[in-house]
Amino acid sequence: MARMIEGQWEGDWRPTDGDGDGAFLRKPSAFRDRIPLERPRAGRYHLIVAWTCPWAHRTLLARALKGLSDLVPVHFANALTDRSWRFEDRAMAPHGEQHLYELYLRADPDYTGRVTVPVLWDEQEQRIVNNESSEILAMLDALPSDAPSLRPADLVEEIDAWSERLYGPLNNGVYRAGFATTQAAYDEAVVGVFATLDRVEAHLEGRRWLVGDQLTEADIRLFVTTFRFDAAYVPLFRCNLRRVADYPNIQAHLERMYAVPGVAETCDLDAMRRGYASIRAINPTGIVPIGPRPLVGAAR
Ligand SMILES: N[C@@H](CCC(=O)N[C@@H](CS)C(=O)NCC(=O)O)C(=O)O
Repeated sequence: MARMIEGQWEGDWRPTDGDGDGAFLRKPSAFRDRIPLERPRAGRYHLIVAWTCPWAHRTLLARALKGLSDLVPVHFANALTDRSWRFEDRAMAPHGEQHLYELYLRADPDYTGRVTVPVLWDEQEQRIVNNESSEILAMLDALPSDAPSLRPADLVEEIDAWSERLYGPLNNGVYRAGFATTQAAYDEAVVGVFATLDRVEAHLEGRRWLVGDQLTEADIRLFVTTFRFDAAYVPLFRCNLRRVADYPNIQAHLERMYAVPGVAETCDLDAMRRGYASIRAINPTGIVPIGPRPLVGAAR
């Protein structure tokens, strides 16, 4: 539960709406509009994200790598509560909101669905343009910028093929393992997680990037999961057959990504670790595990 039905809250926060038979089902995002391709006025579009969230991290990385930080202000929500993401510091919210749902209601007073990050907010029209990270990433990438494209035309097909390979079993697979409420659902998910990591490890042999010889959206999609893996998914989502640190090529890719200018600023390892540990459905005491210590971002 914990979704809005026609603008009203229903239930307390749980990972799913209870219709997955022990398996975690991710719902389609609700707002799916586009922005024009020309350069917008600075401050027209805002991003709302959370350090914990890998889907939000995709959009934060696109904003950083495309040099859009001055154009697109960002707001960080801190904690996931029974009433959606909370802004610890109201000044951080677009209009001093305490919770993200208030922004959803400003966009649609009858909103029905889950209240998620990331959000691309249009300050001029006071509306949510889009809350689907893959579409926000592609929109930010398409804006005029001196930085190289994250989806170069000649690589798009291969990028999309890797996105597909990574999404179900790995990016979302860790959630299906972590939020499973039956052994069978967990077993199925966790096998897919490690089969995919094995496949990526083999593919990265002798390569710097997943597709072609440049950083693309495919690397972003891999990184947002590998960055969280050892610190959060191993201890809290029980994805503990191996660590990313046990995969030399994936670990090298993780470090290569982290060293790209602008990337480290999109990562707050401790905030992320605390965020996952605060999910009571998987960690009732809220205790933050000490390890494993990942090899990047540990100082942040
Ligand atoms: N399809 C969405 C998924 C976003 C999503 O599930 N975000 C999570 C945080 S990692 C969230 O806000 N969950 C709150 C909830 O489900 O109530 C996307 O990729 O943008």
